[in-house]
Amino acid sequence: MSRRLCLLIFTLFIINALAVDKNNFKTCEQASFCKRSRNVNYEKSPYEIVPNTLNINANYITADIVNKENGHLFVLKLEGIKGNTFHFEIDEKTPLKPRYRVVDALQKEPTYEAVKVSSSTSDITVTCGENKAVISTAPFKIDFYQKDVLSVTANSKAKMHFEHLRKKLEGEQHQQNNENEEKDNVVDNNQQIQDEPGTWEENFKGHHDTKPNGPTAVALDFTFHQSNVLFGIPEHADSFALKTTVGNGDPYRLYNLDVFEYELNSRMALYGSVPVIYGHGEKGTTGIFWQNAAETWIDIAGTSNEQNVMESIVNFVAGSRNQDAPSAHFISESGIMDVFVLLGPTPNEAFKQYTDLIGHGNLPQMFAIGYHQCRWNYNDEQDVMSVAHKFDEHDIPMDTMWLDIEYTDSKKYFTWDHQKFPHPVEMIKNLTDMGRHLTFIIDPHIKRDSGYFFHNDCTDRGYYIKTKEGKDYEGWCWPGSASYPDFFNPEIRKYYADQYLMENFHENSPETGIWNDMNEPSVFNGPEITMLKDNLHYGGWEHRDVHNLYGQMQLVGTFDGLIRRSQNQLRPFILTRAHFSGTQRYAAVWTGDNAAEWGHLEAAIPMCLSLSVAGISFCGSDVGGFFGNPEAELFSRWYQTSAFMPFFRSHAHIDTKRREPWLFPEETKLIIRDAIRKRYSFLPFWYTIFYEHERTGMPIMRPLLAQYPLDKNVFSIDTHFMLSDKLLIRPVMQKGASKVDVYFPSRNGDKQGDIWYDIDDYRKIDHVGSESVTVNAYKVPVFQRGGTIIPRKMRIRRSAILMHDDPITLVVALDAKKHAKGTLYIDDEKSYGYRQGKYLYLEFEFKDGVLSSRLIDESASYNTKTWLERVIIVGLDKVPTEATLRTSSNQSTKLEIVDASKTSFTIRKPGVSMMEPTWSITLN
Ligand code: NBV
Repeated sequence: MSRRLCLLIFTLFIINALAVDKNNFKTCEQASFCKRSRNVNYEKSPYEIVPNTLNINANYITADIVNKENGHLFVLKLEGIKGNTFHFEIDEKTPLKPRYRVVDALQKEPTYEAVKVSSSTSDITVTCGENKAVISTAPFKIDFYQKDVLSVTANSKAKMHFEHLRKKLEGEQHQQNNENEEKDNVVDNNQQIQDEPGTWEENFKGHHDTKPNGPTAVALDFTFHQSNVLFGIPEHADSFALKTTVGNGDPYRLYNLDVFEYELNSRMALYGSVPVIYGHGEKGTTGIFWQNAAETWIDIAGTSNEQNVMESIVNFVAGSRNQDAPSAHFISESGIMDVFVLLGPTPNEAFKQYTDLIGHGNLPQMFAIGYHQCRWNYNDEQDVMSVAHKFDEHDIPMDTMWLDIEYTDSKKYFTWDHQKFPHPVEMIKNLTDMGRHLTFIIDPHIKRDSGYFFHNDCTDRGYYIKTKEGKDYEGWCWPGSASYPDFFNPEIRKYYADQYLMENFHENSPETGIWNDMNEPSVFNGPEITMLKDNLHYGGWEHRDVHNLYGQMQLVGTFDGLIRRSQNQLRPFILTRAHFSGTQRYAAVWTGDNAAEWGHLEAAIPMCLSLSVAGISFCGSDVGGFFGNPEAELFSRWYQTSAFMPFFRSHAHIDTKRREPWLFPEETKLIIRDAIRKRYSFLPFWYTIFYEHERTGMPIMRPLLAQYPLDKNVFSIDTHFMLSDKLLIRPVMQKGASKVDVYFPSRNGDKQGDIWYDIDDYRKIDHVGSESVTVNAYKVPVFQRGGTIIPRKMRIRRSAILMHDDPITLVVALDAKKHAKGTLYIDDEKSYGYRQGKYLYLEFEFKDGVLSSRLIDESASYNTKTWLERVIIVGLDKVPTEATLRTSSNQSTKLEIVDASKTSFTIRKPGVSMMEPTWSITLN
C-alpha cells in the first residue's frame, strides 16, 4: 500500500472515530487536578493572611497568606488599575522553582493607580478611586466594591486551593512522612494527594503524562453579588448565558482542542480559550479575567438552566429568588492565581476595561470585511479563476478566494503543488486585477521530510518543541509525521515570520491573507488530539503551562511576517482557529468545523457574542456549515445571518458537494445575492464600527444587554444581537419560518424603549416587547435605532475595494425628539497611513430640522473622492418643502426632495464632498 493511501486511511479513521466518539476527550473526573479541586469542600477556608505581613506601596499592597493545613506560605499582591479595575496575584512565597506567568495576553503594562490602605486584625481595606477591596484576614477572602456596592467576592465559597510544588516522596521517605503526620495530628490534604492516583502521573487513552512536577493546580471561586446571569469564557458551543454546572454535569472547559463534529449545547472545550467571565444584573456588571494559559475548568453555580432562565429572573425580581448569587469556580492545572477584577459598572464599561488590558482589535483592510469564498479545496488555478469569474457573471460581490491545504506540495507549507498551481504569482495577480484577494492556509505542523528546507532548518537549529527527554517531538498530522515549531522562542518566531517575506516565499504577493488553522495544536495521535503536556518549550516550561497560548504565539510570528512582507505598509489579514486572550490584536477567529444544520446556524450567534465580549469581535462561522450539505433554505438563511456578522465566509469540507451560490436553484442564488449585496451596501458602516472598535475597544457585535442593561428580558436572549449601538438583528434561523418573534427592548426596565425602523421599508416600531414579524425568503429582520445615522453605499460592485471612491448615502433615523447622530470613517482602506493622521472621521447630527457634519479629529485629513449622494430621513412627521445645503465656504444650494412616503423621504444628490470640513442641510 502506498504511503499516501496509508495516510488517507489513517486520517479517515481518525476523523470517523472523532466524529462519533466524545470519549476521546476528558471529563473533569478524568483530569485529576480538576477532580481534586472540584471536590474541595471546606466549611471554612484554611487560607489566612499572616499577621503583620502587610506591606503598603504607592499602587499596591502585599501580604503573606498561609495555608493553615500545612503551613505553606503564599504572597498576595493587590493593586489598583486606572478605570475601575483591580488586579491581584497569589503565588507561592518560596516555590521550589518559578511557576509560569502568562506572556502576551496583556497588550502592555496596565496603568496603575494610587491606593489608600487601612487595616485592622480582621481586615485590610484597599481603596482605589471610588472603589475598594476589603480583604478578610481569617479566613481569607476579598470583597470588591464598586462605589459602595458589593460586586464580587473571591473565595466566598472557600474553594480556594493552591497546590504548592513539592518533591515526590519515595518509599521510606513517604512512610516517614505519614508517621510524622500522624504524630503531629496534622491533616494535610496536600500530603494526602501524594498518594492519590493521577497526582504524579496520569494516563488517558493509552497516553502517559509523566507529571514531573506533581500536583500544581490553582483554583478560586468568585461570587457575583449583583448578577442574574453569567456569560463569557469562550469557546463553547452553548448558550450565551452560562448554565449551572454544579451538580449538573461537567464544568465548562477551556483547553484548546480540535474537536471534530462538535456537539451543540455543550461545555466541552473547543479550539480557543478566553478566561474572562462577566456577571450582569440590573444593578451592574462585573468581570473577572483569570489570566492562566493552562487547562482550565469553570464550575458555575446559581445561574439558571435553559428554559427556566426567564422564570428565575422573574422570581429574582419578584424577590422570590431561592438561589445564591451566581458564582464561578476557576480551576487551572498550573501557573499562579492572576486575576483582574473589572468593576464595570455597565456592560460596555466592563468590556472596555477588559480590552484596555488585552488590547483592541485592529482595523482590518476593507477587503477583509467583504465576502470571502472558501472551500476545502479549490482544485487548481482554473478552478479558482473560474469561480472568481462566475461571481461576476452572476453579479455577486466577493472579495477573497481561499485555498485550503491541498494547494501545497505534500502539505509542506510555504510551497505550492505545481501540478495544480503552476503559476501562483500570475493567479494572484489575476485576482488582484479583478479587485480581489487570495487567502491561503499555513498550518503550524511541519512535515518531517529531509527534502523540506523548513524541517531541515528547524532540526538543525533545534527549533522544534521537545519531548521531556529533550528530543524533537514527533506527532502525526496532515503531512504524516510532523513536528511543531516552538513559537514561544523569539528567535524561532523571527525565523517563522521571515518565511512569509517575499525574498523567502517568492511565489506569493504582499497582498495575500493567511489562514492559521490546526494551531491548538492539533496532533492526530496525541492525547485528546493535541500535544503531550510534559513536552518542553523555550525557558523550560512544560506544554501543560502554556497550552492555550500556543496558537496565539504562532499568530505573533505570522503577524510580524506579514507586516514586514509589505515593509510595514499593509494591515495583515489573518484568520486563526485557536485563540486566547489578546488574539484580536493579530487575527480574526471563526467558529471552526460546524455542520450544515439549523442548530449550528443558531449556535453561531451565541458563540460569536461570547467571543465579542471577550475582546474578539472579528468573528464568524462557516456559512452553510462545514460538514454536510446544506439544503437551499438553510444555506440562504445562513448567508443572511452572516451578512450581519463581522467575518463573512462560506466554507465547506472536501467531501461535500460543491456549493457556490449559482449551483443552487435560481431563486436561492438570488436570495444569496441579495444578502451579500446588502452586506456591501453597509460597508461604510461596517468600516466605521471596526474603526471605532480599534479606537474604543467596545465590541462590534453586542448582546442586547450591552445596550439595554436594565431590561431583564434581554439578559439571556441570544437569537438577537446588535451591531454597535445602531442596528438590531434578529435573523431567521428556523426551517420554513414565515414569522419570527422580534423583541424590542426597554431602556429603563419598563415600557420605555427606543423607536426602531425596519431597514427595508422604514416601518416604524415604537413599542417595547415582542412582535411577530412576517418574513419571506428574502427577509432578514434588521432594525435601525431611532436616534442614529448610518452611512451606506448603494452602488454595489464586484468587490469592496472597488467601492472605495463611491458616494455615500446617509440614513438618518430619528428618535422621539426628532434627533439623530452618527459617524463615518474614511481612509485608504489598507495601509497604516491612518495611524499618521491620514483619515477622516466625521460626525453627523440631525437636530431642529438641520443635518450637519463636522470633523471629529480636525487635525486628521484624507484626500477622498467620496461625496454625498443622498440623505434618507426617516421618522419626520411631515415632508419639508425645501432643503438647502450650506458648505463651509457659505455657498448655498437648493436640493431636491424625492420619494416621500409616510415614514421617509430622500434628499437627492447634495453632492458635497466628504472632505468638506463642515456642511449642513436645512429643512423647511
Ligand atoms: O484544512 C482542512 C480543514 C479546514 O478546511 C477546516 O476549516 C479546519 O477547521 N481543517 C480544519 C482540517 C481538518 C478538518 C476535518
